Amino acid sequence: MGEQEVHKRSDPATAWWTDARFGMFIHWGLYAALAKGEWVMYADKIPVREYEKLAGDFNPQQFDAAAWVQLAKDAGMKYIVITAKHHDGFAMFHSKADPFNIVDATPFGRDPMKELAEACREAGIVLCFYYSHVIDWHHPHSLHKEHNNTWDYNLAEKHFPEYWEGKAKPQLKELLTSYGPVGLLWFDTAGGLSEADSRDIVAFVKGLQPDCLINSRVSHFIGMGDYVSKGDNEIGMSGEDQRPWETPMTLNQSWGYTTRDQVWKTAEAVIKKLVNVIGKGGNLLLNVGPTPEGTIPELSAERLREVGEWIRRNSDAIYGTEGSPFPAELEFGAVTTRPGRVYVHVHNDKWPADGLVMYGIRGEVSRIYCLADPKKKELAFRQTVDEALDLHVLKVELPAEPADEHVTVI
Ligand code: JFZ
Repeated sequence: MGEQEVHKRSDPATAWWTDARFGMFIHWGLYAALAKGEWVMYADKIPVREYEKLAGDFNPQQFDAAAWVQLAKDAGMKYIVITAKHHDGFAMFHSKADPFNIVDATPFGRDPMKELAEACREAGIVLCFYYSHVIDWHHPHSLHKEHNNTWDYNLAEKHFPEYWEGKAKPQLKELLTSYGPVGLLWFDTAGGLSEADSRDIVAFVKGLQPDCLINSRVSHFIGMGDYVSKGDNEIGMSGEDQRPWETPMTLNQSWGYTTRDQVWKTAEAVIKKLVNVIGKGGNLLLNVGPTPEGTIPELSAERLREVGEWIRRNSDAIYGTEGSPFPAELEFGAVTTRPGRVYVHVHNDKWPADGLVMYGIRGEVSRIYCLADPKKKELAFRQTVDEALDLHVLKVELPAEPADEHVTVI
């Protein structure tokens, strides 16, 4: 690309993650048993003693770590972020710091995090943990700015350090010392956490695993964490923050398993979202909410496999790429790059049959073809330059029909 050459983000600490582009988010916990999402304990003000009874019946016999990891691979995802503990306070791993965990409190008696860690290691997928570090509706001393268990506990009697030193940090230590290298810790909803405690947790994590990345939701103080987690489905604009960023997204409209929400995004919608996000330099973290039996709902799995098939045809345009260097957004799709290559992701429903026009490519283009075309048949093109106006125009003749499904990469 000559003068237009784009330089790789230089931070080696985050390189594995920015290269990966696409990850699987998994919201799985006791709440799956009630099939009303992961906030059910709070929404229905379920007393701790009642909620604990769910553990007595929780027995996800169909859980198969290798199958979940295989699905992530089939989907083209390079890492998994799973809820080791969500806001309900239930540890989905064997915790010596708190008996309210899947090994000690359920008939299941297995540690799914351990099984996932092994399956990920074998498959070359990076395992990462979500940990709700501030909200914990089970613990009497967890204290959040607004979302507390006030039906069991009296706010005035809370001593946050008892939770922080007694549960949160010991459990994080367990996660960082018993499951091999952890790619990143996904913290969430830090409302009310002091700056000192925020810094404390970052130092604590880095002290145990210096290479473990931390997302921005570790703190409400601006600039903390190695990368920025945007709001749900929100797409960040490159340049607004120096740090890399991700868009967390649901496939339906819920994180945890629910039978009430049946509004599913199509594979086509996911592919368009993915190219839009990576074209702006971000990562997509796409969620599934497994059932209480331990399976990933088939409506999710079939969409993920279809996305993965598209990714396999277009992997060169995805992994290890940079976002678009062009200042203007393209109305027909997105752009990713790597040194010497420009990938134009054209939405098929906006296919410019009378030709693709790109402005601002200064270097001499040697050849153009559709990535999905196995013969890599070259497309005719013309480059013109108006030196006075500094106007560089590339016009490409496209085939009448798109070469791929949903989005065609040129
Ligand atoms: C949080 C959790 O409360 C929720 O249960 C889920 O785990 C989700 C991934 O994260 O919810 C949020 C937090 C922040 C935003 C949106 C949902 N946000 O900043 O837009």
